[in-house]
Formats: sequence, structure tokens, C-alpha cells
Amino acid sequence: MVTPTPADKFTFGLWTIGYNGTDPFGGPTRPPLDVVHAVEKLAEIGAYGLTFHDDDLFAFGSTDAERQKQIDRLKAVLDSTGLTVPMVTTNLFSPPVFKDGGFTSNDRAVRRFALRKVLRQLELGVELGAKTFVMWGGREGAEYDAAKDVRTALERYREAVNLLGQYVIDKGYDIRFAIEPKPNEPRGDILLPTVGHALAFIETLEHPELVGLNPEVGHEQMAGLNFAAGIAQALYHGKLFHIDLNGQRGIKYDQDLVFGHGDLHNAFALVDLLENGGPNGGPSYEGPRHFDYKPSRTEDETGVWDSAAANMRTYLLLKERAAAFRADPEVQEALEAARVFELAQPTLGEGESYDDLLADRSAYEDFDADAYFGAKGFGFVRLQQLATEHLLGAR
Ligand SMILES: [Mn+2]
Repeated sequence: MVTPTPADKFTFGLWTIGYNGTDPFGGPTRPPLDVVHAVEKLAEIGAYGLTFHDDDLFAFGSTDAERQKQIDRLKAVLDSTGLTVPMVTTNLFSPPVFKDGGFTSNDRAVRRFALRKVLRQLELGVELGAKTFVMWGGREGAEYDAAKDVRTALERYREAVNLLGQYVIDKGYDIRFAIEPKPNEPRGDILLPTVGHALAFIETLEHPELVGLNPEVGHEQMAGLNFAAGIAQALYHGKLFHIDLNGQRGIKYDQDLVFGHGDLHNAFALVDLLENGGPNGGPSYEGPRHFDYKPSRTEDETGVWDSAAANMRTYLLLKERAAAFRADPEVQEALEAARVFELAQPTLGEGESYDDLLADRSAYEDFDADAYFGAKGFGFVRLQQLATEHLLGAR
């Protein structure tokens, strides 16, 4: 069960396994990874698909012939390995032209160039059968408050996403957009910094049904937020279109560790939610389990593939542990004792009005709130310890 197969739908960004170790303090520690070799290795270790930014596959500024050659090489290796491309995205952050962002650069010519670059990559994604187009606006932001009119920048963001939505409607393309929030890095402050900000933005769009989220574990945790809880809210709104799995240890720079190598308890809660949180106890999310991590720059190529495999193995181990947690009669009893299921009961009775509530003396006048002092514990700690013991393989 912990050997990954394509049925598990594990996908990797070409920029993840292809990360050469460059950070703000040092250059590459590994040679470049060719896309054909990358896809062959991913197939070998049981992955389902590859995702990429345009500039991961063909360098920014490539001629049409150079670009096409790389696309053809990718298509050939997808054919020979059976790997898919379920998602693509555009690099609007590395080239110097995007130093103040793409969709929200103060420079209008840059905004128009960014839209053209995205439309070109959108066409390629559709050609390759991608169903999700991710938008991570890492450079959409500012370091200084006077430098960016945030309300106007959001209006330009909205203009861009509306244009893209209208484009796929007019072309009849079967692809949806997923916004990836991040609080900071590379910009001092990024627009749409968290799941909640992005959810609110999406509702202002002309076609909100075409746009959802691609939340990343580390990005929410960089903001000190509970990722599993954020994913639950994204699911509640029907907006979990894609997901970026990785690991992060607290509020610091974006670590992009292997999934589970950060907050393991929250990773357990996340996998339990994704795999067992649907109606009838099944999966609540059917899309790719996408890893957006970086093999640490201390690793050689063997370490790259070991870390890629580690992401999948950890996910499957957590899936196994979460299933055991749900199947444990003592856990079910503890959930009952903690009144977790009682939350599903509406607060008002069927047909009950606020007048009925106001007339119900048992709800207030005769309700003994003082009886809760020193009594009426919920047993949440016992429940969390049961989860911990399952996570540790002790039950
Ligand atoms: Mn990240």
C-alpha cells in the first residue's frame, strides 16, 4: 500500500525535482535536469504526472523553434511513459521584466506582455490536456506601502483573471484556474496572501465558477495558519481545484521541504481530510496530489529522487494511518464523547423562528451555564492523543 502507483495521482512540478540548489546566498549545487530524464525517472518511481511553468521547459526568450523542440521532446516522453500533464502554470516572476509583477505591475506594457505570456502557456496547457491552470502571483505585491495602490492593483488582477475566464469560455476549453496564495517572498507583501483573501477575491470575478484555489502547505504555514483548516474552508466553498503539498517548519522563509517533514500532525489531519473527509467517509478531493517541494541543496541526484519518493511514501503512510484512526472503535467512541457529530445538528429546530427561540426558556432563562464550571469537558485532548498514537503507529 505504500508503493506509489499512477492511480494515487501523485504529480510533481518540473521546477521541484529540477531545482538546482540556487538560493539567495549561493549558486547551483547540482547540474540542470533534462525534462526527458525527469519524466522517465518520475514514471519509474510511480508518479502520475508532471506540471511545469513555460520557462521550466524552454528558457525565457527561446525562439519559436527552440520552444517547439522542447515541447516535442516532452510529448514524446509523455507518450512513451504514460505520464500526464494535469496542470500548467506561467512564470511571471523570474525574468527582470516582472520585477514589479505581471498582472499588477505599475507598468502597463508589462501587464499586457504578462497576459500574452499567460495566454500562450494556456494554449499549450490545453494542447497537453491540462485541466487546471495555476496562477501563483509571487511578484504581485510590494515592499513599500506608497509604491502600490492595493485596491487598484486588485482591480488590475481582476481584469486579468476576467479576461482569461472569458477566453476559455469563448474557446470552449475544458480548463479551470487555481489561484495560489502566499503571504510574502519574493515580494515583501504579496497580493491575495492567504486562502481567505483569495476566496473573497474570486467572488468578485465575472465567472467565479471558473476560478478556485491551489493552496500550498508551506504558504499558509508561513502566515502561521492551520493548513488543514484552510483546506476544509476551501472545500466548504467548492474551491479546492488543486493542491500543493510540502513541508514547512513555522513562520520563516519558504522551505518547500518534503511533505510531512514540517508539521506532521497537520499533515496527518490534512490527509485524513482529503482521503476520509468526503460525504460517506470517502475522499473529499479527487484531483492530483501535487508536490511543490525542493530537494534540499545539500543533496545529489540520488537525493533528489529519494526526496521525490519520500513525498509519495509519506502521503501513503499517512493515508494508511488515517484509515486506521477512522476504523478504531475507541476513536469513534472518543469522537462521540467529544460531541464532534453533534455539530451537524442545526442550532435551531426545523421551522423554528427567532421568536420561538426567544420564547424557549430552556435556552436561556432556565439554562444552567454555571453547570459548565468544573464539569462538561469535551475530551479533545484524549482524541488528539489517539490521533498521535495512530500517527506513530502505536495503535
Ligand atoms: Mn513554497
